[in-house]
Amino acid sequence: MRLPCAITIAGSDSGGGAGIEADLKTFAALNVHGLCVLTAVTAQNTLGVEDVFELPSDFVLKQLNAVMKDFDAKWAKTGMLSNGEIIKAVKSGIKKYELKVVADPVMIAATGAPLLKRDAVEAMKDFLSCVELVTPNLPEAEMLSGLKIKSMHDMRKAAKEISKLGAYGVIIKGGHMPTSEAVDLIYFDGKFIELKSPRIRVKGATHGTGCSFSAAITAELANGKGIIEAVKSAKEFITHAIAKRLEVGKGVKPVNPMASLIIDAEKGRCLEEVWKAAQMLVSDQKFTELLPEVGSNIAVALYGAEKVSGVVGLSGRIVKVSGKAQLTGFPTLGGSEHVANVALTAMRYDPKIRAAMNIRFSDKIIRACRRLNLKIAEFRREEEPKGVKTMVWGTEQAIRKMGGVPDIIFDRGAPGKEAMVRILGRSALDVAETALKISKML
Ligand code: PXL
Repeated sequence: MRLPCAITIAGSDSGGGAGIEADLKTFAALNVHGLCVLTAVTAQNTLGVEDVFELPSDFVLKQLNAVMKDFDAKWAKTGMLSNGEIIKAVKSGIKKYELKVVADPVMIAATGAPLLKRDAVEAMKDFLSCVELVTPNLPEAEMLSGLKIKSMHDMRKAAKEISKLGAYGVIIKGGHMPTSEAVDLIYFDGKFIELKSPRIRVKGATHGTGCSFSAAITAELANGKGIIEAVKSAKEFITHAIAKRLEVGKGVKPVNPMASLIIDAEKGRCLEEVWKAAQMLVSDQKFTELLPEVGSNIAVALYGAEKVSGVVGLSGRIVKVSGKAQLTGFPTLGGSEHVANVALTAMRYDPKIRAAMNIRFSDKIIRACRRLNLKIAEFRREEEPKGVKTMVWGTEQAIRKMGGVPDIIFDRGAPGKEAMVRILGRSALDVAETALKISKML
């Protein structure tokens, strides 16, 4: 398999969350082969940087020489460059090989440790004359521009000032700004573009965000995208990586560069699974006896889903037509609402249970479930308070009564509300199999 190559010139984080470790994960996730030129080794974990060992600048260059002798790489990113001597050596290497560079002007770790010597800020400014893009966060943008940044207006002024150092494009990351949205400002070709995304509410600091973001831009550029397109794609990538950040260590939480890949793979797998389960149901004549008046839907939540938009369900339903079960829709994200809410609620209590479907209620069906030794719980619509989502509330009631997630949750209906049975399980196929077992017991 042929892959584009890209280089990361950065430091190592022994905690595996930032630096070269984050860069390589990011490159791999975006289908780019990563080459690495190490500048410094940190003895680090999620609680802090315990020590830094800087590599001799001539050895930094030796790594770059070795890499360039063999691989066809046009794009590189820089991260922690640590001191002025390394910065100068890297600059000479970039010029020699005519590399196009995305510079993350790393200065301070999320845990507060300095990653660039104080007297190297001037060298960093000088370095920017040979880069295509520079991606400072707000404190870094303040250092590079010499301006205080308190507003979007200040951000624009700082971006213009930084561009005078020679970088073709400047992206100031607004993550540190106390606004409801995370706004990144791009200054490119003399124009400003604001990239907005909803702020992800997470407790405590996220680690490796800047590394992974600049690596994602570099990977997309190596993949042949234009600068704006690469930045937009990287922004989406990092949003997922923050939302699914890693619960490891006792301190800051590392980003998860695998998040986008996992989400895509999950999507494909869940769409196929719901399709297979629906086919299995409609092709079994016995299943017709389980169909409620409103029809059946079957849904499976993607790993880590929190909303109905993260649950695959049928866009239509399985309904009875001339005495036969017929599928009237196709699997899609957000395809079901009721059954999706059952699956999402169950998953909050037991992450293994991610799928649900609804079937008709009858005492005979409940008796069949009992004979199959399924764990059954009931909720009563008469007890439902105002202003709740019935499926969320009902599922929670049933889970509370059972002291865990049941296999079957049913209610006997209410005026205008058909009585219903819901089957819960690990996967759509698991749930469909249970449905067919129930139908065989009738
Ligand atoms: O996130 C900036 C960064 C870059 N490089 C290394 C780091 C960190 C943050 O901790 O450790 C090696």
